[in-house]
Amino acid sequence: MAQENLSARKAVHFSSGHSINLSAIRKDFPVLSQMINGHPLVYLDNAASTQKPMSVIQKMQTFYEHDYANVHRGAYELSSRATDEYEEARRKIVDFINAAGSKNIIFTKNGSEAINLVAYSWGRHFLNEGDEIVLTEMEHHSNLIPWQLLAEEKGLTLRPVPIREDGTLDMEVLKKVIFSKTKLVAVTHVSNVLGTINPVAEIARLAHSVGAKILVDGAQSVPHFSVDVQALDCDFFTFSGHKMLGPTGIGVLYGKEEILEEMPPFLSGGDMISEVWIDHATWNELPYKFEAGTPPFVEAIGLGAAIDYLQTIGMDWVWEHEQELTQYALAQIKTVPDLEIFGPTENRAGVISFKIADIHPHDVATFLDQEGVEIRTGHHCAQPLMRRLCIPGTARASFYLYNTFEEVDRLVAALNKTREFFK
Ligand code: C6P
Repeated sequence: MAQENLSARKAVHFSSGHSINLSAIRKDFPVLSQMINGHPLVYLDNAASTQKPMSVIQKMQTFYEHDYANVHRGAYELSSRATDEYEEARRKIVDFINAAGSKNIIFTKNGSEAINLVAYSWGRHFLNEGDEIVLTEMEHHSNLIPWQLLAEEKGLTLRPVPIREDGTLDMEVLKKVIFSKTKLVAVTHVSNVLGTINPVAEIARLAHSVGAKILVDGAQSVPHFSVDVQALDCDFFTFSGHKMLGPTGIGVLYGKEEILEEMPPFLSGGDMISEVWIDHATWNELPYKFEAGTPPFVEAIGLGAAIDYLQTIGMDWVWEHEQELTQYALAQIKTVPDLEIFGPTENRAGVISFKIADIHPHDVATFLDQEGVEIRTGHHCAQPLMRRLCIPGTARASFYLYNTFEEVDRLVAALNKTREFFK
């Protein structure tokens, strides 16, 4: 399909009965309408962090201007307003990922902290020498290092599942390494390098069949498509607000209530207690047992506004748009001479990692920046995966709901120019 047709179709595409116009969406993101190095900005580093719509920026500003006070503390108007807004944000997350209720949702400062919470609280308490953790070769360091540290401390074994040539997880190996000693399967929902979408519902069934728990790193999934944590039957699910139009400083841990109930606190201090004596204490109910000290409540409220925005657009539309962009981009990028794309060709998210001949990825990014095209390069916090691919790093373009087909064309034109320059 010609690119103009696709663009035109996007401009009148409808989701759940309401009209969505891509150029109207872009107007909601003030940062997008600027020039970089003399060219209109093309922002393609959404897997690292996304831009923020005015509704999120304004929500946080209005809250600071009119409603700001600490939460869960004062019996006065401002504090109860702040508390209501904070808890309302939690309820929005409950709805967004179809959790059973607010007790399942713990606010953290990012996805990494959410995984660390599980490692330090659940892992330290429930795992013993000889127990095994199954994870994958495509994990982000955030879903690897906490388990390495725990394995060292407790004498656990880590069982990495390899990827196949096409960048998908080797499910045959995964089935073999999950057995009675497996106590946890820690797996990313979507690879931040390859775009691979892992079959986490099936992996959850395999984990549960031997009595193991499953933690799903949803940093690259929940911003892009509808996630139902109960349908997936995951025990833990983690993600970051800043990758889904929300502010920095806010992340989420979802956990099944019965598991969270049994876990000891992670961080301690104010708000996470029920009663305190000088030599001991009892713990607050869920989710507050895991939210020590003043939480990032303004950021949580900002994330709530981001969820409102995503739900107004509709996650089905977001996913469909990104899928069309990705398929278009894969087809176009392939035409650049000597360019190699990593990851599967089908069933993949809007993350495209590539290399061009032997040009260093940093040089590609620097060249693209001169053209106003912003991409990320490096190991993407996935060094074991880079070792598996026998490369030091990749160049990576990643899309979100505000990206256009014209921007893909700009990327491809800049890549062709790069190839020419370094010939
Ligand atoms: N990936 C990228 O790919 P934090 O930094 O805690 O918000 O998110 C960590 C994280 C965890 N899991 C996956 C799959 C991720 O992709 C990330 C963040 C970024 O550009 C930074 S390396």
